[in-house]
Amino acid sequence: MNSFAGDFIFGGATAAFQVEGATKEDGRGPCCWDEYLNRPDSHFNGDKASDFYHKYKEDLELSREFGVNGIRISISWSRIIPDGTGELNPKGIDFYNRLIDECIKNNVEPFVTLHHFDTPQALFEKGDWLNRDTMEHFIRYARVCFEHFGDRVKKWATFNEPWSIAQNGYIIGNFPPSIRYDIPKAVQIMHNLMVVHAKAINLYKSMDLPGEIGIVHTLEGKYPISDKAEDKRAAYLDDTIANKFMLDACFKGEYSADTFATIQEILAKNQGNFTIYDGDMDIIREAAKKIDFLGMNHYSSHFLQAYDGESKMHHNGTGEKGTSVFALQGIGARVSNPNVETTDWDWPIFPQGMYDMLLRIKRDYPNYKKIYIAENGMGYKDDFINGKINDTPRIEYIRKHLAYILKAIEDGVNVKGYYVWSLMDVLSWSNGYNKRYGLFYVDFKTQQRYPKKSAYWFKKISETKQLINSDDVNYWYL
Ligand code: BGP
Repeated sequence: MNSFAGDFIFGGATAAFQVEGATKEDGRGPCCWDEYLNRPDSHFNGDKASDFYHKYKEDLELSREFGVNGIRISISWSRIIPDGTGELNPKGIDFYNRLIDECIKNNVEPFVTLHHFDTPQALFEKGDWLNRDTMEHFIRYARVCFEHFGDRVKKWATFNEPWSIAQNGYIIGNFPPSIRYDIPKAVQIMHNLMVVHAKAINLYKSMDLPGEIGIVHTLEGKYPISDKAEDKRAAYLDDTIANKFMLDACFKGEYSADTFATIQEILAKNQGNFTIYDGDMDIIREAAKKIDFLGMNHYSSHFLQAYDGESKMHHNGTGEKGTSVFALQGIGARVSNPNVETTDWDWPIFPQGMYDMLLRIKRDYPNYKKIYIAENGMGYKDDFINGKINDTPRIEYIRKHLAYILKAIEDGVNVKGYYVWSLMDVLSWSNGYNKRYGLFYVDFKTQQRYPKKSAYWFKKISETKQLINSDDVNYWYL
């Protein structure tokens, strides 16, 4: 199979904090990233980002011109409710009304995420998702969004990547609140997020609105580096905490017996536990019957080796290839696979992992209904030469992933769209501005946009639905 269905979405993805900038404009309150990235030791911040707050019309025109017919945006909670709990901010609501209308005007369908890592600072300081009150405040915010935008937005996601919130904030420490190796807190956060996600699904479904709702998970493949039983176990443990725990909650409506026992084993090795509160599982069970889709972010897979030492980690946030370290007590170590190339940020490039994950969803969660690839793309240090950016390695990366998506569709997986990360170059949370992903290059000094070779290639695919090669676009003559 070499072509996509006529209604397949070729979208571009963004997230409020990574693109909007204008962090102090029109009554927006601070979110946890404002404080975190404005500490004296931070080398970058989101104050300007890609200036989408002012340039969204231009970006949507570019989208239309380049065949991008869907856009993932997220709503900044602290633009709508500046302190997360109090008065609504009419100017924030007005901004998203204008943005959504502009998407629709350009035939770029909005796919809206309610929370993409940016909890309002006031709530973050009170414990973020470890504080169960945050959950109730989120549900109020979700209701406000459904009421104001639900007539026009037909695709909603509750959360983006709960695993990244837990792992990066509480295990690796490269997201706020920069806690390291606290697996019990990470598990508690994931459970709490599963409850509040489920509440939001149940709320949306009670409001009789004309769209669909799901969640976006990051789902990375976990493969043993060898055939040894202990390496296989390490891969299984990493898969259970990163993937299976929350997939079970979202689609089975429970933690299966094996998932629960495996999480308990990991927690015991890390001297901790987590609490399921009365009624939590009823809420989760109800939502699993109602969820409309799975949004799957997929960039990479990991190769696991058994490890029984203490946790140690180094986050490669600079693109200095070969500097990453990831070894987690009670789980295993992520090691390099000599047969698999990596990006400069040490992310293994393993497109087959996307295919395996899609087939696995179909097999293990047969009630999943449909999947959108909500993010996929390649972080790359683009060369800007006389207004041109030849990003052939990025095209190759995306092409290989799209080929595996076609194969998965052929094998019966219901994949309905692909949103490249990212639409334009954006702020990368823990890497700054030199890790670029966009179809459109952003000169962050002038905020001018330049279509990369990948943009022209993407346009051709979107228009013809055929998976063409990078050589089929003669960029220099365009
Ligand atoms: C996902 C996030 C995105 C984006 C992307 C690339 O986890 O949902 O917001 O940032 O990863 O990651 P990074 O910017 O760390 O390279």
